[in-house]
Amino acid sequence: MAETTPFYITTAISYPNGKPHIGHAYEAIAADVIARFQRLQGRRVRFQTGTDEHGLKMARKAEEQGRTPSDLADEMSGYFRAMCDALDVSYDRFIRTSEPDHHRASQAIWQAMEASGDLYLDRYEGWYSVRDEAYYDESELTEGEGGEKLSPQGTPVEWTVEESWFFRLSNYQDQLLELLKTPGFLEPASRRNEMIAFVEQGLRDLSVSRTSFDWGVKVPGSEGHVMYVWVDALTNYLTGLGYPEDMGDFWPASLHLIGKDIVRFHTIYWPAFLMSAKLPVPQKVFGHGFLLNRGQKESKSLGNVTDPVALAETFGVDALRYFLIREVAFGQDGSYSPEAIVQRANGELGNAFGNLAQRTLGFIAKNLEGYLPAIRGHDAADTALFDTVDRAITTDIPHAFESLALQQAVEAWLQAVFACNAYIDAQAPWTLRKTDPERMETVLATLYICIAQLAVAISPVIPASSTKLLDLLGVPEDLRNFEGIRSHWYSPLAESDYQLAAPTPLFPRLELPAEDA
Ligand code: ME8
Repeated sequence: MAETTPFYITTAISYPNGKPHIGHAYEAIAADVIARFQRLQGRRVRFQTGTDEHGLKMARKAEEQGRTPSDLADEMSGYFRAMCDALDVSYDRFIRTSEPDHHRASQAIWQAMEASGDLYLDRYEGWYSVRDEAYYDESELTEGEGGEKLSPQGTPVEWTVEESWFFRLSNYQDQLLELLKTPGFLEPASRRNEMIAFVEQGLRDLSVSRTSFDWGVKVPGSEGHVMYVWVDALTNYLTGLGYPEDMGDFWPASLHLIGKDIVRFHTIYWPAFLMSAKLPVPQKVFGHGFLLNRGQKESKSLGNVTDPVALAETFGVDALRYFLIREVAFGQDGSYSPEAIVQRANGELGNAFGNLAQRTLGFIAKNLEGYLPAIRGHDAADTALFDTVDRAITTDIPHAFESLALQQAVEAWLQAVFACNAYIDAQAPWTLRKTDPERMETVLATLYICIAQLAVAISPVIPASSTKLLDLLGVPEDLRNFEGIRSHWYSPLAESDYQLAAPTPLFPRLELPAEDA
């Protein structure tokens, strides 16, 4: 039975204070791969991404540019949405925190926390990093080269004194510790100890409103206060489901996919807000690593900032998606370069998988007029290949995707592709054509079936190319999932008069652009 349980996945919502960078693309693609995998498993998926538009960082950037924050957000949010669309990111909702339903949801969670007695008015005196939109304790700061104080993320901090609402974070210490120790709540497990240590050293109440600027969600019934940007930002995950109205069965979220720099907000502050509002906490938070440009952080001063949409235009959307998932051990930092993208795309997508499909389908088109070959009995080599591919698509690949070992999922797929290539070379259908045409048909049919299964299994990563291939193969749409592709779709197709068109190359060979060569 296919699973029909709901699966709600979210990315972080990005600050639209500039255009998206490769890190944003990486997160959106990884989330999309997971969402598409879960749909293939037959689950009901809801996938949300968007932009985080309030706060001091947005207000200051707009001021620098002599425009309103709302004008800046309108322009830049459009680039984020366009990036998702360009990269085939299959979100159900692209949320903007400036939207009216989000203001309503944020005020509702505020009132729920207030009703629990967790909010009180006081004065904040301490350090704030505008770049991180985060408060830091003196003890967390480090010293920069010029003796200036820096946040643990290396960003500047400023001394801030203002009247503020506080949230009784300290009330949730024990519950949070228990949650952080729950296996599977925070992954990878390596990020857990840091969060546990942070809670164990004692939680101070959190300043949750600002009075020195007004670009944010208004605190209900408290003139002059806007919510601290993270309170409303985190609430986006509820807004998208209709909070404070009935959220259906998508809450609690199955997975918040975020970067490693914002794990504290998602595994300490957010669960505490939810506990206070008497809502269930998310099932899992995964903190992925950072993507570096040839090992270096991208920055305007180094002049190495890459536009992910331009990268996709140069190399192809699927080549970029494949590269990012294949190259980086999910959870760890990774590095990219044009050479590495070209090498993976040409070697693995082009030579290994593309050629396999091209050779098999081209051979059928040319020698059988495109009519699908019949299976005329199996020998040991055929059975061994079916076993290998079957294990990959029923066990290795889905288990790896399910446990968010995205890189291993692609490796398992590639191993099965290699097995097909070894099979075609050993069976040599081009020789069988003259010596044993019946055996040739079985060999081609075997490959045909395996290629279709492998096209389905890799479709979360390279959706457009997989669709193109599955269309060509004539695989019915309703069978393009892990369950369906194992069924007996081939015989009816082979017995029909389905005629294969001559294949066009799926993965055109990439060259390094002149400036990178
Ligand atoms: O943090 N590699 O927004 P953001 C990989 N608005 N991921 C990266 C990255 C890199 N080089 N740089 C950033 C925010 N990210 C908040 C989130 S959620 C309620 C609010 C990731 O635009 C980063 O870790 O700074 C985060 O998950 C996402 O990109 C958006 O970052």
